Amino acid sequence: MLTGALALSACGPGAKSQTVPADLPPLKTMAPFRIGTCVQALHLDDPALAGLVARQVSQLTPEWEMKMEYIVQPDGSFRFDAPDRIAAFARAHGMGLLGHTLVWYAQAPPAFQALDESRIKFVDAYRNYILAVAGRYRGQVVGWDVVNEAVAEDGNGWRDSLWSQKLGAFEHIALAYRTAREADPQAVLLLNDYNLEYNPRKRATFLKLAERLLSSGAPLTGLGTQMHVAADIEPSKIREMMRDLASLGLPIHVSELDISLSEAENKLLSRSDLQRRQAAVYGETAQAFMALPERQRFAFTLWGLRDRDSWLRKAHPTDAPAPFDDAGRPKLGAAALVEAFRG
Ligand code: 9MR
Repeated sequence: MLTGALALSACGPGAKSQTVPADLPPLKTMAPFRIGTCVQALHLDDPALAGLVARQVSQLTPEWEMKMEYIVQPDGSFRFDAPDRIAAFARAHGMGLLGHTLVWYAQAPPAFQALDESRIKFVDAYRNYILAVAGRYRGQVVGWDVVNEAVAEDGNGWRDSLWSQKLGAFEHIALAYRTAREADPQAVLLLNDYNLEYNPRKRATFLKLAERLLSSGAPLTGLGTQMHVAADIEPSKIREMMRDLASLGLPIHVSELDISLSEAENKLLSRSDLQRRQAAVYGETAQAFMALPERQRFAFTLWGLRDRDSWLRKAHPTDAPAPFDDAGRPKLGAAALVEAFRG
């Protein structure tokens, strides 16, 4: 008994099983809410990846092709070929589609910057964009990240952007929600941001913005927490964030989860320590989400299924932040997700 107990504690929390069961069930079959991943249209041309996506998840978020950077052309016209393909794939597989994202401080296409305001008022061009994009996918999306990353990096106030300069810091945000609702009466309209687990000040500002939108009558109906976290995050940070976000009573979307090994700050941890921590953090995040009241569990989205497709690889070529490895085989993180969703 004693040696057994010692051996277990030596493995550390969340490291109960060191191998992935060969018969691990698909993530989507275990969860009583939608499980998502981001995809790019080119991913759908890779049969191995498309197969993994179809087996594992029940919701898709376009990784970049439903953003202004793709849709808005230099002459101000719109293109929808890639997002339409992703929407069609979701439809063909009975999956939800999460619109991402209508307004983002980081994207201010040249056509908007050079707008000839003697021909069209800025506010009308802004509204036209939201009406066109949210209108096109009306009835297809389950929700929209209407405004992405509205809160300043340090949590003091809101982002400065072309949109805030032209339309007002609060006004452009409220207008985006009202216009998205005009275009799509059904979609859950989310406010989405990152570092909400690491930075309590940013979280407080995020929640204050949400409350102000609600009290102004803007149709905000969900909160997204991206969760780009590192493997050495303390689990209490995730639980505290989930508890605070839940306090408004709105549905919560874990919207972009990945768990970086390379971004861990604790340099005392070896790569295998970090891999074990990563699996534990996948499980802890799913547990914290499962602890929400059922009506507040909107969906649980991974920012990529396979390590090799992750955006983090650009900055960190050896990072392995996803729950499936380069070959699409489940890692311990996938097993931890299944175990947590099982309840
Ligand atoms: O992963 C996305 C990457 O492929 C894109 O080039 C980039 C810019 O569109 O956006 C990345 O996704 C971001 C998401 O849209 C918003 N939150 C942070 C994500 C990672 O940067």
